[in-house]
Amino acid sequence: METKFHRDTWAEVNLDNIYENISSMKKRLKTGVSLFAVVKANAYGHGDYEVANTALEAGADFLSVAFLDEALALRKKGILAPILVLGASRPESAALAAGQGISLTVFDLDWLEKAKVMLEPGQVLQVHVKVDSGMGRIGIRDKDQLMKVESLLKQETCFNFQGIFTHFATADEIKTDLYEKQLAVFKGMLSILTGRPEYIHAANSAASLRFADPEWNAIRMGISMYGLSPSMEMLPILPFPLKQAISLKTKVVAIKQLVKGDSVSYGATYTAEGNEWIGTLPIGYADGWIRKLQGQEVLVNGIRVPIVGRICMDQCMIKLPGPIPVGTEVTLIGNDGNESITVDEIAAKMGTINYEVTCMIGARVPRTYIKDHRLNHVRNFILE
Ligand code: PMH
Repeated sequence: METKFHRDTWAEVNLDNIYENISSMKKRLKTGVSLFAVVKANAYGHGDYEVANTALEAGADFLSVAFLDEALALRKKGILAPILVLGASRPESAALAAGQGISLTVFDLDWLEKAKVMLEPGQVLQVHVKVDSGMGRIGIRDKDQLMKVESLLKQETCFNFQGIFTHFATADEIKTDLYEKQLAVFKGMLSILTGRPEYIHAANSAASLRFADPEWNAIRMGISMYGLSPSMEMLPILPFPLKQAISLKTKVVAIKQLVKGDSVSYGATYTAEGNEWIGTLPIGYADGWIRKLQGQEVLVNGIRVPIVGRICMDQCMIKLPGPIPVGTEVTLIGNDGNESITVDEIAAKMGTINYEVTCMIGARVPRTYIKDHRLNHVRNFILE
């Protein structure tokens, strides 16, 4: 392996799995339904550039990010595909976005008036109008406002009304009441349009995995692209197997034998009951391996061993059944022998959702990329 990092902690991202998850989703979609690959937040911690390329290779039509800076970062790395910024942008950024061929989300008439004067002569900004059908986050909530926005977009040649979309709050829950209500609100909004833009999109992973609607012609695929279920409730009803893409690995950097009464780490919350072997791992809460994970198990030579004592900023300790060589590989997330630790297991231990776990794996942790079943390259964000 080409050494591009100097601490033995890394996240391995299997791009073949991401490719397969997208291919499986594409097979489910009706002909003519486009796929937007959601690569915001550094592709949910997996690495924006690599995931974007893999998604495009697998047939994604559009990329989407949360903020303009994330879109610009992809352009800087040479990604030419269409990109939609899903979150709010400043009207002052309109010319920059138009110049870079980046589509922006719009939900306010004043915003459009301000953006109009920011655009340079001849520039055309691609806009997707956001409808708030019940998420309560961003978007137009009333028909009158939507009518005004549509008429301004039609009137002004500096804008192209490229898409309209909404976002579901509960598509991952078995109960479908709010989902249905939101869908009806969105359809009501669509019905007042005098024309239809190119893209009409509503479904996130959860909705795409469960429902299809003739009104929408694009989906936005996030969490399922990374091989993770949108919720635990959905695990038993997934229409195809999702392949988790991320693993988190480290190596033992120190090993010592404690005697009865010796303690481990800040606060001395762990005390050896007898002779015990303790290994030190170079990963800590500053890497997203937070203190809540005290007591969580990791895999060493295919067996589960616990993290003992408080997790420090950069290190944590594990209790071993016996001495092992310094340099032994340890799996924090992923497979080792017949054992496996899923992102969902870590999320449960942290008391959160899988989305948060992968997003929290910090920029200090390098990513290694598996492509065509082989190590393809390494990315070290802090040395970039
Ligand atoms: N579209 C929008 C507008 C989103 O905010 C998200 C995810 C997606 C699509 C993709 O959803 P999926 O990952 O469930 O497929 N956004 C967020 C969020 O804001 N917090 O958690 C997930």
